[in-house]
Amino acid sequence: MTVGALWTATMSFIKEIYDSQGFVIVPNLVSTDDLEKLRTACDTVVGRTRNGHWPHRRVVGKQFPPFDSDNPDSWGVQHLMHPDLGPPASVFAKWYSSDTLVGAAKELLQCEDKDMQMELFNLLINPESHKFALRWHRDDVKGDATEDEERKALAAWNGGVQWNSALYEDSCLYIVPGSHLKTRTDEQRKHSNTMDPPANPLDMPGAIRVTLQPGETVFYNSNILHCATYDHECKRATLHATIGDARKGAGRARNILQHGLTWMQEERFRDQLDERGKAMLDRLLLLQQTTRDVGYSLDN
Ligand SMILES: O=C(O)CCC(=O)C(=O)O
Ligand SMILES: [Fe+2]
Repeated sequence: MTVGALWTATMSFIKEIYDSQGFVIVPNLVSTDDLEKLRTACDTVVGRTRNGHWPHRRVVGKQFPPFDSDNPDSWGVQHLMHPDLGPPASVFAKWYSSDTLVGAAKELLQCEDKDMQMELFNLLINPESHKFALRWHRDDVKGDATEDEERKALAAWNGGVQWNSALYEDSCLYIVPGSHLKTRTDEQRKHSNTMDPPANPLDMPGAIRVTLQPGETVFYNSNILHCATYDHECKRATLHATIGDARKGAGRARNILQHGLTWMQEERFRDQLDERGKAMLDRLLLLQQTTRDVGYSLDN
């Protein structure tokens, strides 16, 4: 078998697992060379976030945006490709539009290059001095949704892929395999229809803990039931990003644009991207433009 044929076989295998289980772990999307460059870039932006010089962060105590609390301890750094981050932003942007990563996203979305839409690119980190946890949730379905609302939301969900790429060993994420296809059982609802973080995430029926080795990536349907626990004593630097299928139009707007991506309209951002990155950006700018024109509401 040639390398090309092996890649194609592996890729169709990941699609099958991703569709049926709602997640798939792929080992080889960060090269050894990139691993070092990305770790160095992360150290810089994490330092800047912790010393208060980067305002776009996810703060301990808050699960979703807006992250407007005064708590200085952070569990995430937002907008890794933002030109105000200087040289690290270019390292992140180069990897985001790399052949291997975009190749996997195209396979999972069954898309071509012309459909790839630039979206979110953030970093998940260990807080410096607090333990923190995210409660069980689906990213785009409310915890108190009725069974009928949940069924409709799961059926409607489509058009993007989300992933975590670990630069250090990472065991923070818990998921319920297959739950992207099913409404919750009564017992699962009890564990996810609450604002409280789980005492033990494995109390959730069907839950497993995901462990990634450095350089491994988990792609997951963001409507799979998931939660996460953060340990301030264990170093975490995990790239957390999404790519969309531009053919889905406004369907992705609420999930993506609530994170505040207007800075992507700046020419100096565009200038730091390669040709594929620029084309992906154009599709996001079009989404911003069309959702603004129709007055799309982001607060529901
Ligand atoms: O920390 C993680 O791996 C999960 C983050 C997450 O679920 C979220 O940001 O909605
Ligand atoms: Fe989530």
